Amino acid sequence: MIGIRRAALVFVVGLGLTIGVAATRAARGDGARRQAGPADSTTFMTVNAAAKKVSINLYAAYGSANGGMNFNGGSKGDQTITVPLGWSVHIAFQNKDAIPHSAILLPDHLPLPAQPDNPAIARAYTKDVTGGIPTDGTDTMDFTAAPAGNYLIVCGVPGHGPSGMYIKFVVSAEAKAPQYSR
Ligand SMILES: [Cu+2]
Repeated sequence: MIGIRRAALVFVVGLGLTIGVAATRAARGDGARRQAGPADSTTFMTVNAAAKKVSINLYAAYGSANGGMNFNGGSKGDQTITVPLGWSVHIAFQNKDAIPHSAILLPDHLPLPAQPDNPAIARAYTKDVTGGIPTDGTDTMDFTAAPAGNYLIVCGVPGHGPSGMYIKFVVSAEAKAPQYSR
């Protein structure tokens, strides 16, 4: 008798949690956004906590979101990468599009310049920022996440940033671990 009641209780609590999580996801719109992205965010980030190092795969035109003008499927700031202050950041960029793209870290200020020049953090840009890296081309950037602040990873090819080809990048003095939210 007790066993049955306990099983019933577990079922009811479990059902409640499931409904609660589903309702929260629906409210946040996660369901639609997850379906839109071909892979989960963990695909794009590897963390080495002991070394305080984060490695990020940054794909230009990952799927067709925003007409291909996206990084890892994110555009117009709808993805956010957060890195603790002082951590080492390694970004491996690859262009999956038929047209050239690049990446450069800029302050989180809109409107974006049509053609960016200097990165907000030293070395936080790919080669050929303006001309772009061709189809399947790759480059890496390595920099230290400092100073704390709000930034954007923007495509530096003229017009692409203002067209929405940017995601958010936060250097946080409070964060204990990197996070990739989308
Ligand atoms: Cu671009």
